[in-house]
Amino acid sequence: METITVVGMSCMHCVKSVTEALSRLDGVQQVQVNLETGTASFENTKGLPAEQIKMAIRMIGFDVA
Ligand SMILES: [Cu+2]
Repeated sequence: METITVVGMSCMHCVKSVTEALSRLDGVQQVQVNLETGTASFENTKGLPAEQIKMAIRMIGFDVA
C-alpha cells in the first residue's frame, strides 16, 4: 500500500475525482481517498513511478505534497 498527501480536496466531489483519476492508472487498485486526512492510499501493483501518479492528480486540478 502506498499513501500520498493530496492537496486541495474540500468535499466529497473532490474525493470522487481523485479516486477516479487514480483508479484509471494502470495497475492502481483498492484506491481509498480520505478527505479528513487529505490522503490517498492504493496498491501500486505495477510499480508506477511517483511522478506519473502525481501527474494524474495535477491533471484534475489538485496537487501532491
Ligand atoms: Cu470538492
